[in-house]
Amino acid sequence: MAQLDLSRRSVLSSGLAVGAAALIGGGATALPGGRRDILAGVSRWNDRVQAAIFDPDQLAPIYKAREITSPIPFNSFYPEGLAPAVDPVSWRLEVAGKVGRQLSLGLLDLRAFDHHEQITRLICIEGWSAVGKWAGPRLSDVLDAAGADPAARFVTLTCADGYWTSIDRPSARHAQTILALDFLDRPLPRAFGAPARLRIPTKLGFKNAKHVVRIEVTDLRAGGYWENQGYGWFAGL
Ligand SMILES: Nc1nc2c(c(=O)[nH]1)N[C@H]1C(S)=C(S)[C@@H](COP(=O)(O)O)O[C@H]1N2
Ligand SMILES: [Mo]
Repeated sequence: MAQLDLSRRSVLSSGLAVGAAALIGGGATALPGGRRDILAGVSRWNDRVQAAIFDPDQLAPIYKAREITSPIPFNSFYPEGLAPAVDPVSWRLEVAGKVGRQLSLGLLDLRAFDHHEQITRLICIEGWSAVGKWAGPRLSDVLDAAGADPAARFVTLTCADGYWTSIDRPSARHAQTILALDFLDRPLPRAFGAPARLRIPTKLGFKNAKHVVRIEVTDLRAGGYWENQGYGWFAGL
């Protein structure tokens, strides 16, 4: 057990080191083209190494109810007051791309899937983290319902506020990767991703897309809002 803790910690710190390297890459727009290319190459290499060492059976740490952070910090690329107010009744989640059948799911459809609860830590690359409780269907169950191509390499998530991110298939199908509908046993608050957000505790905060409106199964790596500004794409912990 102690050994598992230790290895998780070293994986975590290596993930943060990769994050720091990615940050330097992000600042590299001011550098001459050659340096920028080298740093982008290092970041791509980091992504490949992280993907290669990702263990789909390794679970992110689970916390106790008394460890929940209150209040949990808000983070989006705009201040909290500007978070979209998505109408939960007319909202649909499209599941498209390399799927056997395209789906357009409402909240009740999503609530009909098996519900999975987790008390996990969300870690923002900006230097804060918080423990929260999220619940909802597994992304893998939703992908299966759409008959997602099992060989397709990526899943792209698009949000109501124009944000987007993309993840690799093994991470998308990880047991703790859920489409959270609830936060602290209540429907997600508006600014924290209502009506549905990705909760993926094996990755940094910016992969945890809020207000998701579209899920695309694809072989094309779509990058993301922060990823395209230099944050490491794989972003594993
Ligand atoms: N739609 C959307 N999702 C988003 C973001 C965003 O700006 N828009 N920010 C990301 C970042 S950087 C973090 S750290 C987490 C923060 O989630 P929280 O506000 O629930 O703490 O949401 C992520 N998901
Ligand atoms: Mo973040």
